[in-house]
Amino acid sequence: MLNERTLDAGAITLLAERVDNAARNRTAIDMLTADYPQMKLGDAYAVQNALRARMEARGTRVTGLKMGLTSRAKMLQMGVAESLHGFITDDGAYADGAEIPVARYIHPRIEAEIAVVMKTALKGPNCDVKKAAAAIDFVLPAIEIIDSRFADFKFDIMSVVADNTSAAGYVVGGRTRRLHELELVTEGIVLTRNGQVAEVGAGAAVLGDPLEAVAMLANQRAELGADIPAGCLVMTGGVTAAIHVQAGDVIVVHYQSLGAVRMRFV
Ligand code: OOG
Ligand code: MG
Repeated sequence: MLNERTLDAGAITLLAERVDNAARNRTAIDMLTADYPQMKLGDAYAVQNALRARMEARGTRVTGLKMGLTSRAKMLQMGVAESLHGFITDDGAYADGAEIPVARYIHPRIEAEIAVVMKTALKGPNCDVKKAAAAIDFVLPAIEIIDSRFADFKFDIMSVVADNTSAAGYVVGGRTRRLHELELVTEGIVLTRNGQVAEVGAGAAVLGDPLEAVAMLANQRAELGADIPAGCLVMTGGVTAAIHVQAGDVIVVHYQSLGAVRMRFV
């Protein structure tokens, strides 16, 4: 249950401040469950919401939504076997080919993802691939930058949800496609770092079909009383395991029919 809660408003505020400060000071903190072992998923999403309100209050704009831990590779890498969601913001949005300072982050990693933009709102519960497809305007390739605010990038599900699913930035690029112009399930993806192949995958890695992630997002949001609004950019989750990056790294992700997305860390 995404709306089960045990913490009072004071604790929610305090925890949102804790993850926010960790991100702003680039200082890793302990998992939130160390102090609040009774925390439930509803508390974690309440902290994420409070974090969002703090960011919006200082002028940051939410630019989209993201699913996380939607592939087996990611679940195995992080030791959390449940898909979850968060939001992405304008202060983490970079243009294709951008230079991205690693000093902004604690221990950044990147992930190759398939993103979609909604034509109409999608409202759960009971969303499925078919309903998701009907609500999507177009597909585009993306790279997400993640940066857990927790020490050693180690977390449990409550902590990572509260920490806005490690969201830290993103780049979209390549070319946009309508759904009927490609086969998302078999869309091949090759992730390279400094010209070397680091990870390979295909859309099917994401819950069997990246549109399942869109449907799941709508259903999870419905439990929290929200939808996916029209026009929303949705990241469907890392196709492969995330890779570490450091200054000097050039990342290029090649998509079978969506072109390529690039970034350079400095
Ligand atoms: C949590 C966020 C996961 C994805 O695409 O799977 C995520 C993490 O691994 O730090 O964004
Ligand atoms: Mg991701």
